[in-house]
Amino acid sequence: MTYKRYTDRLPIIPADAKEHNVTCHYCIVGCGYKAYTWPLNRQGGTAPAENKFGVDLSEQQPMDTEAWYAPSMYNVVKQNGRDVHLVIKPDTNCVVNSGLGSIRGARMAENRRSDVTGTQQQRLTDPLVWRYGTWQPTTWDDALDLVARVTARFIDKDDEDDLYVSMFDHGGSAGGYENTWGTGKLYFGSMKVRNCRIHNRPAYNSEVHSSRDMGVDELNYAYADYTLTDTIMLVGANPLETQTNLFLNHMVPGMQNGAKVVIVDPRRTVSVNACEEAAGAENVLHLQPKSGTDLALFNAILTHVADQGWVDRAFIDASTFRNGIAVGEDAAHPAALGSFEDALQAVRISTADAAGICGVPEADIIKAAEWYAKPNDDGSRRKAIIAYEKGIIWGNDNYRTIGALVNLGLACGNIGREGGGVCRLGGHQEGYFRPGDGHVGRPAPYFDQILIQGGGRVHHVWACDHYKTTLNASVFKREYNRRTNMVKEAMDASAGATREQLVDAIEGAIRAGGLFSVNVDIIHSQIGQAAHVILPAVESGEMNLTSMNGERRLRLVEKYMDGPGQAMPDCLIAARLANHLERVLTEDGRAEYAAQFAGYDWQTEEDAFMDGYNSGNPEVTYERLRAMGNNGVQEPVTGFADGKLVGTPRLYTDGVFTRHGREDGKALFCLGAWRGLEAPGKAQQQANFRFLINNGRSNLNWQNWFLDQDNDFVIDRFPLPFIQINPDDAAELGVKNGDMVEVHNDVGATQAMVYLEPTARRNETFMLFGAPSGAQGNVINGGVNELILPNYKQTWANIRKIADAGPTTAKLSFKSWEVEL
Ligand SMILES: Nc1nc2c(c(=O)[nH]1)N[C@H]1C(S)=C(S)[C@@H](COP(=O)(O)OP(=O)(O)OC[C@H]3O[C@@H](n4cnc5c(=O)[nH]c(N)nc54)[C@H](O)[C@@H]3O)O[C@H]1N2
Ligand SMILES: Nc1nc2c(c(=O)[nH]1)N[C@H]1C(S)=C(S)[C@@H](COP(=O)(O)OP(=O)(O)OC[C@H]3O[C@@H](n4cnc5c(=O)[nH]c(N)nc54)[C@H](O)[C@@H]3O)O[C@H]1N2
Ligand code: SF4
Ligand SMILES: [Mo]
Repeated sequence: MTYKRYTDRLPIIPADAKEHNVTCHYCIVGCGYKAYTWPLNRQGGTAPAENKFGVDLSEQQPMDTEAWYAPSMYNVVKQNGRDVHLVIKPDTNCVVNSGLGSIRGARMAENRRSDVTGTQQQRLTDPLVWRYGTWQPTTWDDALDLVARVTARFIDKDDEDDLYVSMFDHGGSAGGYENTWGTGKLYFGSMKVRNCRIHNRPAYNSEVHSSRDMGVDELNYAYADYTLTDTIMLVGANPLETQTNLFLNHMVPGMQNGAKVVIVDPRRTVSVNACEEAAGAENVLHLQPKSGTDLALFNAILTHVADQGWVDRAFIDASTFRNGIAVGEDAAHPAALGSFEDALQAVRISTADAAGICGVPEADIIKAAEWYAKPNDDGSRRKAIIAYEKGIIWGNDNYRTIGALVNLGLACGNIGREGGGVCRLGGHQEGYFRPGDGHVGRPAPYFDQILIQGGGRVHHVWACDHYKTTLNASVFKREYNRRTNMVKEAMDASAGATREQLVDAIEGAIRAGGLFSVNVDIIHSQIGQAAHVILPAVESGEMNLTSMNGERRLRLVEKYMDGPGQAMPDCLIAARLANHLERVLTEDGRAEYAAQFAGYDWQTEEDAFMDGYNSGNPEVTYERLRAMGNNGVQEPVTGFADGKLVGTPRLYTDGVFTRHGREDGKALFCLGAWRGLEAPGKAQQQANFRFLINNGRSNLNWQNWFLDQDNDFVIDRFPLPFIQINPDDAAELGVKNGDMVEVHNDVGATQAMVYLEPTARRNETFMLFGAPSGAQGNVINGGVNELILPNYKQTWANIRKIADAGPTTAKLSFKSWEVEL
């Protein structure tokens, strides 16, 4: 019997089951899976000819056999209107994961909507419109007509500033090249929407401006580099939990090959623990800077490396800019960019001074510099990778801090070389193909702030839930509820009215300060509670979807099941919305503007792919990607030969750096000196509140729990977000495991469940982000950097007890997460 599903046997996959290529759509790693489907009334047999594995299943299988699958990998779903068995199991032939699953990906099947087994019944099946004081199901034409009419009242040719748009910009879970093109063509092609933001930050901008400005794309290596390198430096990242199979299938083998590991994280994570087990504690150096002080640390490492003469002179001369300052510091550039010498002079800081700022022993800073850059005894250079993620991307002084890491990589010639790279580990997969966004400007508008101040009249939300995941969320929700309620009241007061009267009433409420909210999602989300129209999307697997992973590996996920009810791919929702806007504007006598919404006669997601991605990458088609299977091809694709797409395993192997668009092809260094906690209000919050509320992810939970919240396996483990806290702090607060506490400060409050963690430093907690039952974002202030990048990680608050552990939390395990192998 298995977890609450009372499964005591699973059907054998028959030899003739249909086989589909699947890339796990959750995290950036993009592990390969195979989906098998076959009719409900059949199953395979134990004889080799009767099952998909071609083995004799009547015999005991060896321990590492492929011929099995877990109950979480099984479900019954609809395919072309008929019930079929579905098994989604890891693909041993995929080079990304070599057959490994993870606690998220290996549950893909059980997280599909099934009308037979009852899983994920929360999925939206129909468009919903706010009517008669609640949401009523309706047709696409009815719902989109309302969206188009209300939107058309507030947009005009060359004036779309009243339309606010929140949209995913990734691949995998939502997104993909098809869907980013659908939304991109609508909002940046047909329209030039300026007030927009991405799903995970309050503006439409880059997470890594400085790396790109320096010429270096943030995904520049191949995963294979981890097995070829001498040193792996992980910064602000917890890859065992957040890029699980990249860690297990590439980093661990790298350590087994002898790579040393430097980890920079204020918190002792399970990744630190696992690296010690895999590499031996003597080969792991964990630097624990005070929150937000990384820049001083990296600048000190660079200073030390330069002073020791460990830089790669030949590389600096050949591949980097040599003539002083190339780009001055200004509103769009939080630091100047230029030559190595200029940068070194600007950032110079001694290891002793940095030790004082960061709270990291000076000897450890020197050791990190040695592990990264000190040439081997025979004079050969060390190969070293720097991999970073949200601990610094959502951290203090993003521009300069990431710039400091790229400085190190460039100074040591470790970009574009085997076993090198300065890379993002990544979040979701990527799948960005859109018309230019230059009209948005830099710095981009601070979307949330303008909306809170009353800006915007119509808000289209695609695949994100700011109620759980934005900063300053207490204030955001208060204002958003108030403004959308004004429109709901106007709609309630016009029950039974004609469409024209209804739209007039909505317009009136909007002009009085209200906001009309359209939500495109797969479930009824929290921000969706404020929406007036809700549009149901399908997910990866319910449509064909292309995306690339953290080493730019492009794959096609083949559709293996139907979407629920009337749900459609996001790209087709965008296309149908464009069709309706064209019609409404034409009826309105605005023919010239209406013409901008032509060109959306797509019937399938493949049409959207051809219209978008293929127009820029003519070699790439669905058929060719299908043939490339789960190993796909690494972007950029450079050709097609011998029946195969030809890709690029590693960027910049020619030493020419292009991401900044400079014709000289020379990389730039960043002149970013340490300047304290930079975002408004952070230093003050730190001074006024006792606890650091560090925050982020856990292995089990995927993002804002949109599927987890309806999955017993997850909810029974963490009914509330945990807050890890040092036992002595907990004793002082009078709280114990499972108790509910309130986390509160000058901007808001939220709740969490106490989880005692002996390795947590005094006054430094770690809270799970994005939970429906306690949004960490409620206590993050509105402070952002010059380019509107949020500092989710630097948050301080006080903690008070709300309640003793209740029946749902008292029964949980609060075991330590440390393991010994
Ligand atoms: N405190 C704090 N806040 C953070 C962060 C942090 O570290 N700390 N991290 C930030 C980061 S990196 C991220 S990525 C964000 C995540 O923030 P969000 O983007 O808000 O969270 P997700 O869970 O990715 O949201 C996915 C939403 O899209 C819906 N969805 C899923 N698939 C589809 C689809 O195919 N189509 C459509 N239309 N909808 C779909 C889901 O139901 C869900 O509502 O949070 C950010 N906020
Ligand atoms: N299991 C799981 N995996 C995921 C996701 C998920 O929701 N669940 N989400 C995916 C997404 S969208 C993303 S963006 C990635 C994020 O992947 P990660 O960045 O690895 O995840 P986080 O937990 O947000 O943050 C990483 C670490 O930053 C540390 N940190 C906090 N403050 C600082 C600081 O000042 N300096 C330094 N150096 N470190 C600091 C935290 O202690 C934490 O351990 O994960 C992806 N993978
Ligand atoms: S590591 Fe990421 S891509 Fe791989 S199975 Fe897990 S969630 Fe999916
Ligand atoms: Mo993310």
